Amino acid sequence: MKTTCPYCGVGCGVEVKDLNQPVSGDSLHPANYGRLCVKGSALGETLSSEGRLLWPQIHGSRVSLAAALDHVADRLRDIIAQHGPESVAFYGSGQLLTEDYYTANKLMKGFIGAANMDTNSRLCMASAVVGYKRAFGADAVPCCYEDIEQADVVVLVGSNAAWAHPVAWQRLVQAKSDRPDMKLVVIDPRRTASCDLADLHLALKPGSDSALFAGLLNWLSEQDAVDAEMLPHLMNVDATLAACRAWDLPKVAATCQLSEQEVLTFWQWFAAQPRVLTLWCMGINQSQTGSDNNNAIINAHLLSGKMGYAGAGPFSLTGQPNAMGGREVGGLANQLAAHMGFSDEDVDRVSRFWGSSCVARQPGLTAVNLFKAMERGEIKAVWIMGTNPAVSMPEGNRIAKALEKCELVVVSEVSARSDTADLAHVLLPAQGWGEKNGTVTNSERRISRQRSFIAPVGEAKPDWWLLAQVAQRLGFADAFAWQHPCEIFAEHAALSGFENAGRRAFDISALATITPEQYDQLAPVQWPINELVPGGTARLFADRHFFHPDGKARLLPPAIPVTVQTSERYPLLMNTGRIRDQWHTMTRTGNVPRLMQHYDEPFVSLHPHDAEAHGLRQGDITRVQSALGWWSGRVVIDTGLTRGQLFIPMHWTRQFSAQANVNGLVSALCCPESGQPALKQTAVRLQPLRPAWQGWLYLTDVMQPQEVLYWSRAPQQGAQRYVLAGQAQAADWLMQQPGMQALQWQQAQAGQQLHRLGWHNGRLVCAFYAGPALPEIDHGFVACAFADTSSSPQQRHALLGGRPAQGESQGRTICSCFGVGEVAIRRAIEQGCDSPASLGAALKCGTNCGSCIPELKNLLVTLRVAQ
Ligand SMILES: Nc1nc2c(c(=O)[nH]1)N[C@H]1C(S)=C(S)[C@@H](COP(=O)(O)OP(=O)(O)OC[C@H]3O[C@@H](n4cnc5c(=O)[nH]c(N)nc54)[C@H](O)[C@@H]3O)O[C@H]1N2
Ligand SMILES: Nc1nc2c(c(=O)[nH]1)N[C@H]1C(S)=C(S)[C@@H](COP(=O)(O)OP(=O)(O)OC[C@H]3O[C@@H](n4cnc5c(=O)[nH]c(N)nc54)[C@H](O)[C@@H]3O)O[C@H]1N2
Ligand code: SF4
Ligand SMILES: [Mo]
Repeated sequence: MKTTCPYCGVGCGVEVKDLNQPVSGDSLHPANYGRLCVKGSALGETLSSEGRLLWPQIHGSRVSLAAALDHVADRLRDIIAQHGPESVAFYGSGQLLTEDYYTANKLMKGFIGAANMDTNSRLCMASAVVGYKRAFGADAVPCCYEDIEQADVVVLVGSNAAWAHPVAWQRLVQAKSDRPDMKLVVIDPRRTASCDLADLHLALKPGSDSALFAGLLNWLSEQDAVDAEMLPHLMNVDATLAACRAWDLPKVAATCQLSEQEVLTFWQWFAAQPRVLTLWCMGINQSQTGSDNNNAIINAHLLSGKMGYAGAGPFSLTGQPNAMGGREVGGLANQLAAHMGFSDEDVDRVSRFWGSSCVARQPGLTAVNLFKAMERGEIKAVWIMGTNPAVSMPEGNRIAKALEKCELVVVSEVSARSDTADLAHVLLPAQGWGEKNGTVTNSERRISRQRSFIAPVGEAKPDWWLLAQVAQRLGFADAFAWQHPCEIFAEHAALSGFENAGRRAFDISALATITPEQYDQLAPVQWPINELVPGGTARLFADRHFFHPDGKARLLPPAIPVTVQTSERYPLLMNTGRIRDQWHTMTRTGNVPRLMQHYDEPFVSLHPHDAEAHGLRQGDITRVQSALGWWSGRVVIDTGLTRGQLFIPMHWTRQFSAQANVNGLVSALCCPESGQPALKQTAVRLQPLRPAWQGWLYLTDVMQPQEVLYWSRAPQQGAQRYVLAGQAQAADWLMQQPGMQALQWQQAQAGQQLHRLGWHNGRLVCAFYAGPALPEIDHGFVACAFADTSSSPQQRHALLGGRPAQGESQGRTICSCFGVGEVAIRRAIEQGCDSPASLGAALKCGTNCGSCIPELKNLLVTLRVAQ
């Protein structure tokens, strides 16, 4: 079965042949041609029903689906009747399928009649949408992934593609190795994994990108690097150039805190080649000048004419699998539908198409304002789907308070627990990847199918179905009568072409008559897809015709760069972002032990001097505090940072650590044009923690450790592992935790070092190792003891010591049936075993249930690559 990866906006094609085998890349999908990154290849490991939300719940109690849907519809109807349609809101996600998104948008804007439908794309793509619309008159990304292979100069701005868009990155790596003359410029205050391959890394001052690109525009015009043939297609050229004139080389270098030579080299490389591709992401969008940053980049491509052909253009990378699909349906509160806004003409057109007389006439509340209105009591009901705002929104603590204040909080989720789901009144079980069926659109406008290939767990339903059921109960049965996602897709396609006549970039009208069979067969295709271009379109604007009424593109004057001011109290500047193996708030990737191996705890990267100045060393625990709150995690020394700046990943939540949601620290300052929060800059200070003891706690079940300075959880095969830091006595702390009194204990104590095993009915349920410093134990060995129920007294004794009795550690258990560890398997491979069968013959691994064969294959591949 062919489907699409549900993680990043690269939108890789995935092939699932056998549920017992790892998934593989679809060799025919144009986004990845068979490649997958580590998250994509671990997709099979996320399919378990463990941790899934199986049934609807109201106030924590299981109810029938019908009762839950009735309740949601009744409460919405009452609240709307009492307080008007503006008192309810939907908060969606770029992780919904297009069909889900279309349904939510149609219900809120078309039939409830308010435009309070916003999405987590506000935190992600809103500035890019404004940038493209202002420049081109349409939210239309001109480029495609093939341009990565065709470019002579690739500029990566505010993007750590090596970790966040790994397959697009692999294409770049391949292209650069095929054509070593190709140049890569990385513009990022940090030296990231994406800098490994860079010919030039500009570690500019955070927030100063618009100066760098304003200077580039000025320099292009001074150097006569302007495209004379493009000029007749541009507006605002003189005014923009006049506004850029002040940005000469010395001023740009000083503002960006770069050397003049560095800046000039970038400008020269940009000017020298026709095939220049600029790729950008959150370092540009999540800024108080996010929209202007986008236009500063687009300006340079417009004036130099470097776009509309292979290998060139301004290419904003989308983050989520369906961020682009959300933009198509109008999922942002300031859009109506299908690239239409709130002009009288658009409202009238959409009203006629939907057959509704109450279509919203003005934009609704954008995410930050929506939650502020909730805090003020103005939003009384919210339905959150496919996103975890209690973690991902700035001023995270206020979001939780706002939700606590809201009369009705409905959350459709795949996970039973999330920081947001924990605050819901009504939980609706949504189908997840592998169960749901529909379409997504990636960064390059390519629509691909996500297909269902497993039965849904419990009573999980597609998001569109849950929405349509509520719509029907609200009295809109005719408009939400679909039986299959294909019907929704066809309607969406028809709306895109409705009275379009070439005025709206988003046009997939050629798919408006799609049949269920064709929908099932739909091959990945890039929009526009209409009568003129039925096979789709790789690149836009080759004809230099844009979507403003006069057909011309616009240049925009540059923004004055904004960097958050540090102070004596908060002297450091905090940056936030992603790590390679986790996805957002970890509801899926956090449960895959393999994906926890890269980083298994919340951490703060510090410049060595900043660490030293605070008496912190690698591996210490520290608090980070801003004016809004504090965070705690482990110190990682990173020489790639500029002094005075630190970096914290966005991923950890209450489900995984004590106080590790970085958004508890981040303020909700936004770009005024896009409403996108500036999540990359916060003034903070460090407060090292000096715990009395530190330790490891292995448990069979998840718990919420109490009264401890710091904890963090990392799931292992068969156990949950907590790392802890506390005050007072470790032994006292342990016995105060829920359920501990009831266990039978085995103990070993040497000085301040305490090791304990807790048994219940002869079964190991707890292992605890604590000391003044973090005890060194053999994690593979301890985790294995939880998976293996047959233990001898000698083994128990060794387990109490935290390492195997004699000889070496056996590493992670790979084959549970025969207890074969990674170390033995590695040795056998080194000694010549070259297939699961030969490993099985030598060690017996994989010869019983066979479920470790994929893992054996992975080891064979990785070791062979490494050799
Ligand atoms: N592994 C993984 N991949 C993902 C995701 C994930 O959660 N995990 N999420 C997906 C999503 S939704 C998104 S939006 C993308 C995000 O993808 P990226 O934007 O590439 O990822 P981030 O780590 O958020 O930020 C990128 C870089 O911006 C830099 N930066 C900070 N401030 C500035 C600045 O002022 N100027 C410049 N030029 N750079 C700056 C940061 O140092 C960081 O390296 O990733 C997608 N892919
Ligand atoms: N400080 C800081 N904050 C950030 C960012 C940053 O760089 N720094 N980046 C921002 C960006 S770009 C983004 S995109 C956001 C992402 O932030 P969120 O969208 O809040 O993060 P996710 O963990 O992806 O949340 C998705 C939720 O939907 C659930 N889910 C998964 N599949 C489905 C489904 O099919 N249906 C339903 N109903 N639910 C599903 C998951 O279990 C999960 O709880 O974070 C933003 N916040
Ligand atoms: S690059 Fe993105 S879409 Fe491709 S496999 Fe990795 S996470 Fe999935
Ligand atoms: Mo995102």
